[in-house]
Amino acid sequence: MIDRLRIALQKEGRLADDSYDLLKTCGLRFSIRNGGLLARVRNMPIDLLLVRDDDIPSFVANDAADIGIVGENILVEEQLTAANGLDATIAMRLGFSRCRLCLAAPAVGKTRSDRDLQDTRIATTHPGITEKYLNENNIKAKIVEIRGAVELAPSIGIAESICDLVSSGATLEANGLVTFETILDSEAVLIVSSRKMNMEKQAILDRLVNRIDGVIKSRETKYIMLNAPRDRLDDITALLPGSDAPTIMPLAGKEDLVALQTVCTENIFWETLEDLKSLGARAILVLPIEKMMN
Ligand code: PRT
Ligand code: ZN
Repeated sequence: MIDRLRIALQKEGRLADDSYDLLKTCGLRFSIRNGGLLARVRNMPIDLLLVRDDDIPSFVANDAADIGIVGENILVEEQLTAANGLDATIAMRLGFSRCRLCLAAPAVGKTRSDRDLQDTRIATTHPGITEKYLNENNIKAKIVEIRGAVELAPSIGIAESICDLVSSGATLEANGLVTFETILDSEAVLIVSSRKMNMEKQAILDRLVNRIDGVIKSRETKYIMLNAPRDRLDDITALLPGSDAPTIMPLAGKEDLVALQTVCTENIFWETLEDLKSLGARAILVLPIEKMMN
């Protein structure tokens, strides 16, 4: 029997959909049924273990799964709080579920910076990371660990400030809180343990990692086509990130113009298009790249 690679994923929540999408874009075919703990990938020897995000690092560390996809914040928190250490590390950054773990306090209040935290209470879902930050900055404060709705802690009087995840900032604003320090920048990460896999499993993992790498790179990579005045070519290519060898072709009947095509390794923003236009570039097309393999 072929050994199947087991991947721990968040069952439902902010990581779940993007994790499923990433694997589907990598060519894995599976369906998620309500209530199921295990989903079988139909076209590769891979099983998906669908669990709460907090369990993913320890499942990977304890061999319940070979690899996992989890927020870096959860991985770091588990690394800091696991009683006997945690055999799980980042193999790859995945670029979604980006957020920041921030210290925040009421906009109208005494807490303005981390110096004001001395001898106060901080409510958080991430006690390990918060404690490490306080120790490193020689701040003595009481950590109040809560499971959710951290943003309500100051208004119900259980803490003077909070340490919570922020993405858009809307939750803090709606609760009259402002951030004064970012403790950790986080995104979804692929995690592995140091256990050695057998050759079959390792080969499946290597294939998957190559495909994920291709998906992430192609997301950031664009194919650019434009017409440019011949005498502004150097300035125009200088604006295109990562395009060292563009293809330049003559345009029929236009001596002073050329067609340029190139792959850009970074996202192209509207500002770049406006700058290209002001250098004389015309008919600018930015095309997505579906798959890549180098
Ligand atoms: O049920 P399970 O335990 O699996 O899920 P969960 O409820 O513990 O986690 P979930 O699904 O809410 O979040 C999973 C992961 O998503 C987190 O561990 C982070 O890595 C990542 N992530 C990204 C976020 C956010 N953005 C985020 N904004 N996790 C939580 N939030 C919360 C935050 O705690 C606050 O309540 O959203 C609110 C703030 O959002 P904004 O947009 O108003 O700033
Ligand atoms: Zn959770």
